[in-house]
Amino acid sequence: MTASSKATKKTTKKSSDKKASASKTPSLKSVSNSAKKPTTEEMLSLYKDMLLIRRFEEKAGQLYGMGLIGGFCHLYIGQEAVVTGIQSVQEEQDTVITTYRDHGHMLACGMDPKGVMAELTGRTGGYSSGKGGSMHMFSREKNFYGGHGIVGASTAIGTGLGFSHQYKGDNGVAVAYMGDGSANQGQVAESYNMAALWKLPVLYVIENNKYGMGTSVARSSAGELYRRGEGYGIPGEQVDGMDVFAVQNAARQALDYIRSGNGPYILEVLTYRYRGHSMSDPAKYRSKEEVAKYKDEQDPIAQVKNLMMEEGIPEDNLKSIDKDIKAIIAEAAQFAQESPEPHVDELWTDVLIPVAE
Ligand SMILES: Cc1ncc(C[n+]2csc(CCOP(=O)(O)OP(=O)(O)O)c2C)c(N)n1
Ligand SMILES: [Mg+2]
Repeated sequence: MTASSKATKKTTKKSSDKKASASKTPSLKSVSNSAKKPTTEEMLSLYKDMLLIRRFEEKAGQLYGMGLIGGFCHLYIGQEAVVTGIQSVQEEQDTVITTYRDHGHMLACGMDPKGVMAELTGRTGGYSSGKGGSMHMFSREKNFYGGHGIVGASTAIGTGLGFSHQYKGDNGVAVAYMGDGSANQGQVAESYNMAALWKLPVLYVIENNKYGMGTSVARSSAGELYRRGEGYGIPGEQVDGMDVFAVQNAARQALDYIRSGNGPYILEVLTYRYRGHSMSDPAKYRSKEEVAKYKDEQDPIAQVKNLMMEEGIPEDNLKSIDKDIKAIIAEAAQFAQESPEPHVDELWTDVLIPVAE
């Protein structure tokens, strides 16, 4: 089934439909009612954005293999439709925060691939001047608030970003990403409670890629993650994260709901990471067949590519887009290798913020 035909049928499950929550959570119109056929421009734009992330991550994997990237490196390959679909329907003032699996989110926010790659190689041209690495990059200009290695932290800090939007009255929404493993953290429950109580504008996105390190969701999590907010009156929804149009539609409605002053919303996006947890994980806890099935049958980029070819866009045009994107990434990789390493005098700078006397 192609992405667009899936986008026009109901691809989501909602906790607000459930009897248990019917009295507390407002009902939302179903995604299928508002799904419209994407235009060629929309398809091309999403295709480019997803491909940029894919090619960036492939190159990061190569540089890691060559010993040019040190420390941890968590690739986003396979999950591209999640952040691409959501970011495509955000507004300028919205803020984003995520976990350590963060390169895709930075690129989706519009951060420069050169600065992200140079941070991975620990160079001064990186977003944290080469002192943060893969998990610690930020851009206030692009409203990207990290990059956090502590599981669950992005949810709590994301709740604070939501408070900031409410306090400033800028009509912005904080989009706070977490993994399926993070969803079991205590601070996530505390965040849900506070956000519901104060009606904070936060979109909680659970990227359920089926595993938290080597532990499957089935072995670690009771119940459905998108229903975890029911006790607080937070509506939740589950959406196919390999289908960028389904993600886009669900996010559009969720953001409308939040921006109208209704408080937080939980979007559980079902996705899959093709690589191991980090570069050092051979991923022996899952079968090759399982991985191949996702790659061959549900790849988010191939789905959009097939759809565009069905719509009559020549394959050569798509190949030339890929070539252009590979050139951008090659340039970023070169910059990341040529940019100097931080001087030893920088070891103690940027550690504490100077307090004004
Ligand atoms: C508070 C805390 N506990 C444990 C860890 C170790 N740890 C790092 S990643 C991870 C798994 C998280 O999995 P998930 O939330 O599903 O995200 P994914 O890696 O799948 O994107 C764990 C347990 C940590 N970083 N922080
Ligand atoms: Mg996970």
